[in-house]
Amino acid sequence: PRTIYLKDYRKPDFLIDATDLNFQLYEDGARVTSQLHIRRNPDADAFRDVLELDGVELQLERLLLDGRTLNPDEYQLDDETLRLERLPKQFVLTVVTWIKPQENTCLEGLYRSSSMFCTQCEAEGFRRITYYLDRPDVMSSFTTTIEAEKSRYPVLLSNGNPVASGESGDRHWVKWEDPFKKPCYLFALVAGDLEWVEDSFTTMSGREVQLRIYVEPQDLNKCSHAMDSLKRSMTWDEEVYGREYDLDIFNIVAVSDFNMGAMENKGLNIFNSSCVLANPETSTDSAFQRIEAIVAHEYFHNWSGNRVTCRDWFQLSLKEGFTVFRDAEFSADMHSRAVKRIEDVALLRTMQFAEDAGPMSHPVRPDSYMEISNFYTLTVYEKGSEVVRMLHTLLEPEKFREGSDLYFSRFDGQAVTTDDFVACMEEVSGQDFTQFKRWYSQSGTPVLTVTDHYDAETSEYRLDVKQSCPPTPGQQEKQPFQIPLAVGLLDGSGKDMPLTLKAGQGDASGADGDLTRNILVRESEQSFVFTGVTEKPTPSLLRSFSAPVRLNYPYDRNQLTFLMSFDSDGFNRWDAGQKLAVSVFNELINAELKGEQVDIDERYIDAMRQVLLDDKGDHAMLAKMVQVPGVSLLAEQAEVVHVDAILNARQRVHERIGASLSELLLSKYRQLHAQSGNALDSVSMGLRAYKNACLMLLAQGGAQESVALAKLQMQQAQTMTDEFGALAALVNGPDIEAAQSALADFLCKWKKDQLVMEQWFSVQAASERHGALDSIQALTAHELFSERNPNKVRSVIGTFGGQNWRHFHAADGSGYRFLREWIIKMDGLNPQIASRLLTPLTRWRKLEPQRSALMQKELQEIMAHPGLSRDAYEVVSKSLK
Ligand code: BAL
Ligand code: ZN
Repeated sequence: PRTIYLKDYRKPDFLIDATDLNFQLYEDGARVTSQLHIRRNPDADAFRDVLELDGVELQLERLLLDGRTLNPDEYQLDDETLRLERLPKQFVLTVVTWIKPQENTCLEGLYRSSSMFCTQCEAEGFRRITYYLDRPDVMSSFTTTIEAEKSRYPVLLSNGNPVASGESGDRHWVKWEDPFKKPCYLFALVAGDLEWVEDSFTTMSGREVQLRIYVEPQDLNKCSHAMDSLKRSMTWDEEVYGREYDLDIFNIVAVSDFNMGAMENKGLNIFNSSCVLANPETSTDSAFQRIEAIVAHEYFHNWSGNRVTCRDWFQLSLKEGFTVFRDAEFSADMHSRAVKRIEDVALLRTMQFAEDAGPMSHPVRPDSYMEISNFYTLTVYEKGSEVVRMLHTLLEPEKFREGSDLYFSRFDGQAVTTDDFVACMEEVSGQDFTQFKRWYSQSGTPVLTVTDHYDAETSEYRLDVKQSCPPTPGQQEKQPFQIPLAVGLLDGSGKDMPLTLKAGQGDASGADGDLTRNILVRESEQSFVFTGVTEKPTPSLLRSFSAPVRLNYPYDRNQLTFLMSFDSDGFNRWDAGQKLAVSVFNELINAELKGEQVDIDERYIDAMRQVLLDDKGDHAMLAKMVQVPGVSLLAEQAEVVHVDAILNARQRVHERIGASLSELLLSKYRQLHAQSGNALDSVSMGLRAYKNACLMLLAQGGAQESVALAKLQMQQAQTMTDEFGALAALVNGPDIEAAQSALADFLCKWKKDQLVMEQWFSVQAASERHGALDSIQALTAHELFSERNPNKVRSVIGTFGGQNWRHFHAADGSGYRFLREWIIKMDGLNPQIASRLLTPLTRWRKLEPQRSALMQKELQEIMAHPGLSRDAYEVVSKSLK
């Protein structure tokens, strides 16, 4: 496959001012007639009179230029391109294609899901519908007419507003007009027998917007949460960013078979049903929160993505990084800011750091790709959001808002770059972000190594900061980053000390006397001196995770327990607990590797005890504080991953928590259970999260009492959070028979609900006890499993590879072999999903030698497979390099 480079970007030679589409939908295929109003681009870099339209798996039926049918010798056609030369300056091209949505298993372009037709065009799906300039910098006005059998497809939807409709015989049609120019990746169409819930929103300028969520009839009772979330998002975007919705209607459709979480098509968002449908009986609190965030994310794209879009796909983070930042701030405003930050950072540290240290490491703005679908990554999304967050920190909220206002007004209706975004932030703030922009161009996770020195005589406290960044593919040498490092200093009683930075010793945001300052690290080595420090402080570093870096400071365990109790920064209180736990784990793992026996440091158990005794703290936060670091985090932080040693250490820690804290966990559980109820507010959700965390710790610690408690909780549950929390505790607890019977009961009760069954599949696929390979194979043979449904494949195969460390990494390589077989099978059906399933195998170099060799062998086998997709080829070839 060909590699595409950012440095080769050229403006398009032609523009498409208007796109008129006509879809005739049938049971055996669809006819698409498009009329493209095309003209030469007056701003083309070096105009070439060759029009190359993208098209994949299309049957071209007719091609007309200004109404005249072209003969086959007047154009060139290959598997991916339709080429025309010697064209007028301006013309109308009519293209008629026949496509087969029924046979489309890759779920890009137009396809069938259940009994409906739907589309997914980002990034390059539109070329599977008709020949087109399928690139985001070609923006066009669209009208779309959909014609289909009325009884099967009473609902016909596309972008914009419906402007006409009609019927003839058993068929009907609706014409849609989108008043906003857009790139074709934002095109959408849905046809089906759907029902809907409706609401309305009055915008800040008093316009009434009709809101609808379309679903299959059985899901009508699962729409209210998404609708409420949508209205909250619309209000928030007006209040925080001054952004108002711009069409008269906003539609959401829930689709069962979907590669992504959701898609922000203009005026017609299409959602993976798991990311929009919820009610308390069938959905956990985490699902409620995830849905709220995704609804917000897609809605926010209306400005950050649709009104202002990306010039090319290298700029993907322009819309994704910014929009993730926007949705994270929205969630932080709706719930607990510290907890939201903890969740986001935990994801970044386990998954994005691993990506950035692996063979697919790439900058937030990649330089090259073979298949753009492979770059919808944690780096582009989550690290991209961290980069925007740092700009927000450097500018502070008011200036950042000025910058975003400038960005939206200057580039409205245009396709632009991350440089354009940063330039707006520079312009309003007067800051120079030349160095900062390395965050977009350099890959890898920077490492900050901090040491300190206190001088009692001068009352000066000095932080010596070194930064470095490990080599990543294609980037051996890195230039220093500009890093805002948020610092607080705690005195002996745990109080924040006012901070005064010594003149001439580097920059920092804020003012002298502030309790947290963002010192600006710019050099590879730099010192910062604080004056008036009356006693030797305990530093609280990287507060709220002010930059996406690894921080090394030689904390001793007493300092960490001190920070856990006293740090005024909620995130750092949690993080001190994480650091303490990780250091205890590393001690156990290293001892085991040397064949030595060490005791579990009592300070860790004591710190857990203190958390459990805390009666005042926020429950959602305490639930995070009692969690034991997962295997993925421990593996990510290890130089070489020794799976058995990590798993054994975790088992020992769990057993020890069981032995030392089960009384306390039991009483905490009972206390929280009595309070938690079934309301959907943040406080109740926090109580349930904490309660279920206690139950899980009891189960993992082997406490027999956990079995009876979990059974009872399952029987009496009024929310899926309680029901599923209990099931998970049984599945991970000491009584295998109780777990099997709970799984059977759960199946019997919920087998008609696809989304609930996805949870049922994944709790088993992740389980050390119940997820041995033969059980996983049985799950893939289950009547409710379907290889055509991405959610099911992710629930079983994805969860097994990503979370089931014991059985996926079975020493005989059987887990790896199983995954390889599934990757090859899925590659023939849905390459995007196959490519995602590859992720755990790409980490082969970090595993200890025997496992590493077995994983490498599977990758080589995949590589040798004939007809491998571009998606899989890119990941496998880069992994083996
Ligand atoms: N644009 C793809 C889905 C999303 O990030 O919203
Ligand atoms: Zn997005």
